[in-house]
Amino acid sequence: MRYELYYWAGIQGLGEFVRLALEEARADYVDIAREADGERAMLRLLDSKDVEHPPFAPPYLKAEELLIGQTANILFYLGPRHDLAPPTEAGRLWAHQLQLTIADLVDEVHDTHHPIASSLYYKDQRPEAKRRTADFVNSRAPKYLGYFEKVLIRNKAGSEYLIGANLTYPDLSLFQVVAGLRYAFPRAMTRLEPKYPRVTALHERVATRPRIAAYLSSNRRIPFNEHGIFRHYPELDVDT
Ligand SMILES: N[C@@H](CCC(=O)N[C@@H](CS)C(=O)NCC(=O)O)C(=O)O
Repeated sequence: MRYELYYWAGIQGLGEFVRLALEEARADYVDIAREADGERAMLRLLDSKDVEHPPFAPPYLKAEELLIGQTANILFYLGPRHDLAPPTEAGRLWAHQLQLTIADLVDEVHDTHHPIASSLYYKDQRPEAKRRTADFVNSRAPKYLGYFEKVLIRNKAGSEYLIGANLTYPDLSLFQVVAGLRYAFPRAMTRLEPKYPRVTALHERVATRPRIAAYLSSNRRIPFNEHGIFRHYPELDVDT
């Protein structure tokens, strides 16, 4: 089966969490918006009256007859099909729970540069972004990173992964979170990272997996930029 991934062409954004899973699975997929006229095709599908279960926003994944929206939901679908999820129901719920927590974290990262409204430009909410980011790097990021460190410590399998002995899709997403936080807040992360050695080790472990390493050095990996979720605005990267 050839999957069709629908997501904005110029950014990693939420689509990247899906791309990483598809790449690790070596799944056959087309990144539709990056094809000629692809973004228009993506919007056409979003607006089509013929879609019975319309997604609210990208990313969405077409898998034969299914059209699946919501990043965590897409991963919930892909995980068991590509050996990226635990085998038991309890394990799959745990993976989904971790993924939803990552979604919460990602929302808060978005709000560092858009604390008032997504419809406004960053430059129109700069003072609020500064306050929000200071709280994020001093309070929220440590709380989330500390949580994932604790999950890694409590994994009875004693592996470097979040769940059991093997890689599952939340590991790929946590890798992306660390990469994104390093890009957005390099000064703050230099201070924070030593406190979360297992999270940092997991990032390295994922980055060096052969399929992920090949993906990261390919032109399929869109560089971070100031249109996505993880944005580097030096004035926000406080180190207090
Ligand atoms: N909770 C959704 C959020 C989807 C979302 O916010 N997509 C953004 C791009 S990153 C979008 O295009 N939003 C349009 C809108 O919110 O109006 C998910 O995880 O997939």
